[in-house]
Amino acid sequence: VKMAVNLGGIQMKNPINTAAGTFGYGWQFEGFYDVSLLGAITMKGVARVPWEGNPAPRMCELNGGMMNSVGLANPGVDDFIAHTDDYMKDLEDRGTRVIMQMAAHSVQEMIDVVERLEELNPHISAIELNVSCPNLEKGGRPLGGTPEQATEIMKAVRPLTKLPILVKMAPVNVAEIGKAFEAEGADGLTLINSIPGMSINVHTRKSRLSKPTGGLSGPLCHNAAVRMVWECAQAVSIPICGVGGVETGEDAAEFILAGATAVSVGSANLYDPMCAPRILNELTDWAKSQGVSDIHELIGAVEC
Ligand code: RRO
Repeated sequence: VKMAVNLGGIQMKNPINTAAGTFGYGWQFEGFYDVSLLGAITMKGVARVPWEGNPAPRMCELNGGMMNSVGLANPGVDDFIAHTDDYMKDLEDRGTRVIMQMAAHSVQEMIDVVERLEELNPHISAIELNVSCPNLEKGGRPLGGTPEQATEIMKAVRPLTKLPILVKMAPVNVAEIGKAFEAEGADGLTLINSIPGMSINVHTRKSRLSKPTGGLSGPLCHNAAVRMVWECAQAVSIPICGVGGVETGEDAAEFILAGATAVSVGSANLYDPMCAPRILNELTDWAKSQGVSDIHELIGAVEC
């Protein structure tokens, strides 16, 4: 089965990639398997300046998943590229596409970080704009949570780079907001980011995280994510990368059938660091079992 896909200008040898924030900067996983088996990796989000993130505890396990309030701990774009550009070039040379996620507290910060990225000109295939972190603002309101904000962000950032732009979307109103990003020139959409959540230890009456709230991820999100990918795929023509609770090839296959061109493995990297190549093998076996010669025959092929 031909597994190569094109995610908005990103030529991937197969649809499986890793979700930002769950795979470090890629090289941390080379000790577990050959990362170049994957179609792409997405780098943990990087901002214009370093941030420490929120105090610990900022991750906890829950029934069927987990929650985080990391708060975008990151070394800043300059330091990141100084230390990671050689690895990114190596991975690109090995045929695995590098998607660099950019994050910001405001539209102006997003402009600043993308401008700096263009100056530094690293070895990457695309950028992913994170407009959906649930942990940056009080109440978890994301930067790109309305169609108007989507339009404002893309109008500001699109002229700054010729690289393909993916947008990491919040689990909110994805059809309408996806259309707004598409109208202003986004090349693809990645959905969903974690779902705003809260978990309370009833014995201590405290939140399980140092911040009261966080973002839910893992299998408990999977079918909400499949539904949102399906709704968004009905509304837009640009490709979608599905993300949310993928642990098996069948989970990935659900996203493909719902209309995703690519699929990200997220939280599962944290509790099973060997899982991504297994998921790829299982997805390939499933595609074979469907009697197709090309994975494209299965994209959006759910029978409704
Ligand atoms: O760092 C985080 O707290 C974080 C980010 Br930026 C994000 O986009 N999604 C998430 O679950 N956590």
